[in-house]
Amino acid sequence: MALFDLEMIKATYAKFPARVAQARTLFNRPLTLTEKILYTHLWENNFPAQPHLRGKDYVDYAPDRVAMQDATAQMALLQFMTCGRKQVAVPSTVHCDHLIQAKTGAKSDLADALDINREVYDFLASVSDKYGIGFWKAGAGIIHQVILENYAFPGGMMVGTDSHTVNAGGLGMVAIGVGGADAVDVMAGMPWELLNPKIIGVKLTGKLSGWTSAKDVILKVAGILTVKGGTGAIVEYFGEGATSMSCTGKGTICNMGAEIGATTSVFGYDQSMSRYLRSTDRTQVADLADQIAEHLTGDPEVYANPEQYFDQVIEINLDELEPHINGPFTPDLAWPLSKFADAVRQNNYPRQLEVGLIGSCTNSSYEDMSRAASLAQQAIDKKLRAKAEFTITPGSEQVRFTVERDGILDTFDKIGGMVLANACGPCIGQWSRHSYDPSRKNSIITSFNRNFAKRNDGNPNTFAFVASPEIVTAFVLAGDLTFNPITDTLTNQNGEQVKLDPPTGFELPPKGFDVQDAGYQAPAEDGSHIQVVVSPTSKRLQLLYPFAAWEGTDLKGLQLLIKAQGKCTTDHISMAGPWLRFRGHLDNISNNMLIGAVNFFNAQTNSVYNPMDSSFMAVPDLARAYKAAGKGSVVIGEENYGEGSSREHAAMEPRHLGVRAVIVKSFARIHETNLKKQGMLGLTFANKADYDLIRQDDTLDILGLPTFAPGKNLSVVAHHADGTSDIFEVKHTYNEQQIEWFRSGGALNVIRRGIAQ
Ligand code: MIC
Ligand code: SF4
Repeated sequence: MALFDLEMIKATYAKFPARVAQARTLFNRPLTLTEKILYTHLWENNFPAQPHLRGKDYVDYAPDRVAMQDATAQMALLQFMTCGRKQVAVPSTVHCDHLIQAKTGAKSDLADALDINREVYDFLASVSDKYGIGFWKAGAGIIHQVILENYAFPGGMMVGTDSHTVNAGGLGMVAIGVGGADAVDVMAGMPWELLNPKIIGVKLTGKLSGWTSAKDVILKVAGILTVKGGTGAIVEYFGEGATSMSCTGKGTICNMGAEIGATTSVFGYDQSMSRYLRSTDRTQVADLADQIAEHLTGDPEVYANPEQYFDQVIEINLDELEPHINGPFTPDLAWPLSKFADAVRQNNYPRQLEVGLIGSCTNSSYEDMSRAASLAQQAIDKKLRAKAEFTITPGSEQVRFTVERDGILDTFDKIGGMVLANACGPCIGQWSRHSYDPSRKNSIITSFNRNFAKRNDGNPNTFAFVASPEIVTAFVLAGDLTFNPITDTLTNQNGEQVKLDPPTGFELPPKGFDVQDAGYQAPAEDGSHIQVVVSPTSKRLQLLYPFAAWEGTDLKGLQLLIKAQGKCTTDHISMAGPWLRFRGHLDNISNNMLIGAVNFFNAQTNSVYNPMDSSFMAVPDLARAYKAAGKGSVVIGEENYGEGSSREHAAMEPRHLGVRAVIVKSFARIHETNLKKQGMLGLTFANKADYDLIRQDDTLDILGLPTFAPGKNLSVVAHHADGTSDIFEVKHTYNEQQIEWFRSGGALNVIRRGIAQ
């Protein structure tokens, strides 16, 4: 652990007890863990005037550190470079994980990636070197796993440019996924604001056993809360079921908490975290945490009477919890294992399993790998063969090296498993899936976290399900989604009926972790001489220009660009997979803008009406045509618009192509903030039914902007082609500061002004 980090942890722990005491006096009641961490990290001891107003006001914080992955770091750092600072203000790291394509196996895939992405890796390495940012090379591992192994610490606060930053909640940290512009605030040493969250308590009773694992807790919670249910809330887990579970299992639960829209999830400090810190070479951190252990968890009174202190309480008995399988197409469609076979038959999900994929940032701990390997070993012993393809993505080089040393990879190999690079790979569509016909409906199952249509392999006919690594491995052996490993038998190579025993594994490697080259590169002590070069002819990197400030008037005569229907996630707005290569080039990546969104008027994707010549065009083309004609445009959407990723490209692309406002029934948190940061208008229908008023050839006026103020609705006039019009109100959640971002044309313009002064 770098000195920068250790000093920071000491400084945070030094103020922790005093801040907790202050908050307790102010509230005059026991505190949740969430409150303790939040109040410790308030910007300059800035206690909010009305601390009880959860879910209402924005509060400024000073997070301890920043993490960025390569696909979002490019935009984050392109923005940071323009803000005028010499070094980052807090420990920050970049992780090269998203840009490696899974094709033929770890070695060759990594070699290809180093070649194909050289320009981007060189850029990230030199910016990191210059500004004092730690750099984790391609092959080192997936950001969230590397953070858990090296940097997360109980009671800390972190922001990361990836929605699954929340993974670090497994080590007791309030870790929040943000867009790059938010990361720039923190790296620039400015206050970072967050909507004061509600707090959902999840009480875990009983103990995990048999086939059930930590993943099933979050699969179950996703079924209860749905993809929207955690919006604006931090989820705090507690109870005997929490303390008896491994630290990495807690990480899995927090990781997939992104799928319920939660701001983040967190567990209190306990022995499992201490064990994990010590086994990952951070005895010093564990010792420091032990000294203030009572503050690093919720007060006992809170956990004894959770209904009094949480906004909502969910109780799950782990003794009764079944393994779950969620999907297809959405992570909250939760099926208990005992009901899944019927669900497959009744809904005509393709029953034959083609590929099972384990690993990823969600489920690649030593425990996960050893439990899945125990099933693979049973297959060998009981003469079973894998009936589906099987891939394994280790989360980090440290885990990979250790599981290789312990023979686990060898066991997977024996049942035909293919080990992929320590990277995102198929989880983010970086998967050159072979031998399949894209027009045929087919099923895959992963131990990842998201399963939106087309996400893994770009194919809308792929039905993707999500489960624990153990269940995925069992299904790979059966090749059939109607298999229930708890009750059913399989026919082995001798024609005998055999049953799988429940998986077993190790929380931590009995012989300790080991690694030869973890893949870390420390930054220069003084980076002022380092030049960061971006070629003006590059297809992959482009320096940013400041967006124009607001013109000071109402916005009139805006054109409807698209009225999106149904689910519109960031994967629909700015697809990943092949487009990841343009993440550092705003103009080029803008060619994917909203190409996955379904047009309400013709139920097609990437086909929208151009009233200028009555043709149908691709969405980015129409936006460019409006822009060329000097016209602004508007995007209309439905519920939880922008769900999923933290990628700010989903906000910057529309900004770049002249979209002025996004008006929807509701937003996902990170995306709404990203729109605000880029100086756009993110508005919601005051009356959701007004969505129905919007017609294909409308022009829209947004009124009330000269008196734009917090809590005050704006109004929209929709002018229809037949000469009639409708007027309706739209709500917003902008505070004074955010209105200033809008007026200035983006938050970065405000930061630049501040640093220049
Ligand atoms: C994802 O899981 O969707 C990603 C790819 O990790 C994203 C970040 C990105 O779009 O680069 C995320 O979750 O934020
Ligand atoms: Fe990578 Fe998938 Fe994790 Fe996102 S969810 S960080 S794409 S492994």
